[in-house]
Amino acid sequence: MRRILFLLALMALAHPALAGNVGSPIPIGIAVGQTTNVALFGEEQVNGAKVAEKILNEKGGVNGTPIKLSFQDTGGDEAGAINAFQNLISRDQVVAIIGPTLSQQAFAADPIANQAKTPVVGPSNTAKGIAQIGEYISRISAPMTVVAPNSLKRALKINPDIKNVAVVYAQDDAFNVSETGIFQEAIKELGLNIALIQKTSVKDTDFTTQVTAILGANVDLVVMSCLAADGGNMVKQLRQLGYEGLIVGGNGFNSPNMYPVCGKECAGVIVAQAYSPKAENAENKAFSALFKDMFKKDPAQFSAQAYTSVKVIVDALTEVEKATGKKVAEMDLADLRVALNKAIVSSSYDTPLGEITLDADGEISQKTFYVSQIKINDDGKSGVHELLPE
Ligand code: 1QQ
Repeated sequence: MRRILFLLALMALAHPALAGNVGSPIPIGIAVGQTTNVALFGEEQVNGAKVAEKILNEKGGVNGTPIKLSFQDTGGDEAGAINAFQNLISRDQVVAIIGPTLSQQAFAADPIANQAKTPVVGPSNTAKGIAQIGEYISRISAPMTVVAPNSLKRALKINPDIKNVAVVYAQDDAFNVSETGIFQEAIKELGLNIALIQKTSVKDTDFTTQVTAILGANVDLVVMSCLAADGGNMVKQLRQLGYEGLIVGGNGFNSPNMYPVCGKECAGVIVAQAYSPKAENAENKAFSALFKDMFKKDPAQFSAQAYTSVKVIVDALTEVEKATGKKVAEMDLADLRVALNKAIVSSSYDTPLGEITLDADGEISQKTFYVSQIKINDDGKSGVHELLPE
């Protein structure tokens, strides 16, 4: 008897994800950065996901079966993301994972979910190549290839005399390295001159060296690929040391949690966005109204994308029930994960981002993008990414 128990325990360890049926409520994993500087983004993602859980369960979940979100903090690095993914896959036995926050983390953690045949929906991974990591990896975050150039065009509209550009990027982050490549190509295509390129680290807090170099180069525009904390501090130092030209920030500048980092110095930064709280679709109206109710502020892009990720999984689970005639809760977890992944890809979804489509690779195509400019209130801490007219 003892021997049998021991063998059973060993088997459970070897196949922890194959422990039977999905059950009710249906568990969905959320692996985002709730601590470290990455929490500036992660906090918004948690909020957006919570709104999704509430709205979608009030609508009946998956044909009457509720969903339950299982949150795992990834922290800000690759090891944290891997650990969170493993816990969700094996211990919490989730049907799919939403996360991680950074592309840098996704390149490390996604292959583990792919190996375990557990679908991943990337809520904010915008580097090139994310959806191509594997069959089980999709994303609802539009790649910067289609988003970033919009902000440069808008900057040129504000100042048509721009000629010389300084490019800044955090060299130790996969998304920022990917994004700066896209920015640099677009800058050249617009006929502008890259006067200098400055490298930073997402861990930097002092940017005197880079700012001094930029001030010496007499540029009309600074284009920055950084995350929120490092980017916010660098903008602050650029302004305090006397830079007066336009600044374009990449996707790392898409968080209102950046306002307290750079205060009034953030005012005027131009940012391309994949979401606007003012979007006129029915999904967004319901989402933004409940978000405002729950958190006393408008939702920002990372919240809307987290909501969208949950919506995609719930829609796909509903589709699985339709296609198989079975209840998800009663299906074998491993079988369900495979069926769910098939349902996630090659489908269209109504979301707060508008209608989006995931192709066979799990890559998103999205129709509407926006460009905003940061406005900071007199308190120096609050503000808004204010939509710029076309
Ligand atoms: C990425 C990003 C970051 C800005 C997400 C917070 O776009 O890592 O891909």
